[in-house]
Amino acid sequence: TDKVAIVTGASRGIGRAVALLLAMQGARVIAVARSAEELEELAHKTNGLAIPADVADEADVQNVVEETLRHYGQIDILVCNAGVGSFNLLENNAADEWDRMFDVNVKGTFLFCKFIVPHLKAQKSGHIVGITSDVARRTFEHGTIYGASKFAQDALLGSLRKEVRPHGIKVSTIYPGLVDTYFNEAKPGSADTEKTHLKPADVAQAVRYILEAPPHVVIDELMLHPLTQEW
Ligand code: NJP
Repeated sequence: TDKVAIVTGASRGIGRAVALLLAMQGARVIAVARSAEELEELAHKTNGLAIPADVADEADVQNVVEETLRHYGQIDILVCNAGVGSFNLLENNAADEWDRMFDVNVKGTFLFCKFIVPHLKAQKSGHIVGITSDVARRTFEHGTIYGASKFAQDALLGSLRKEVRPHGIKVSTIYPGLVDTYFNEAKPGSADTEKTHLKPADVAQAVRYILEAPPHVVIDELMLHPLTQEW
């Protein structure tokens, strides 16, 4: 395809794998994250665009959308993937952790959708793919704030799906289990995560599958886990 795709959280982990796969499929990829150097390196590989931005900053997000339109004149796909998490007993969380997780996971998704949806509506087409989490559908110890932020992100995308469907716009949500990335200060690629975690490329394949659905089909939700992870 010659689709124009914005991928947030593309500097590493799942977002990077999604950006690489979409570029391989022929999409023009706009990579978004705060780490400029990693983005530049990726943009070189994908022959795309790197736009450093904090997804929780309204002016930054507006700039990404404007720059993309200036370069490519259209936006077809938004992959809302940027996210952060830390895990602790509720009472041991600093209030800052609430702000950080809700800013990136929820406000970041809100802002990107807010500024892109009008363009998709004008085009009468487009596809928003949200990477939430299996914990948008269950609760667990030490996950009070992260889980709350993922439930909120999921609810936002679910409501948006209903708002934009009449305009020919698709909203799909992916719920991954454990993925071997840098998430929560992890170091990917160790021998013990080989069996216990999905690879970023596994999630990227799910994104590809969702985007390749024929025009009359929308995949609303897709949950995937490592076979070893109990659900
Ligand atoms: O994590 P990681 P994942 N503004 O840490 C970016 C969800 N998930 O790939 O800004 C802009 O390797 C950050 O870039 P940088 C998870 O909740 C994961 O696993 O340069 N970007 C980096 O590119 C999240 O929604 C697991 O630091 C910001 C990326 O986000 C998504 O998967 C399980 C940013 C994070 O890369 C991708 O996370 C699950 C900001 N303010 C759901 N803050 C799992 N890994 O097990 C961060 O169920 N980023």
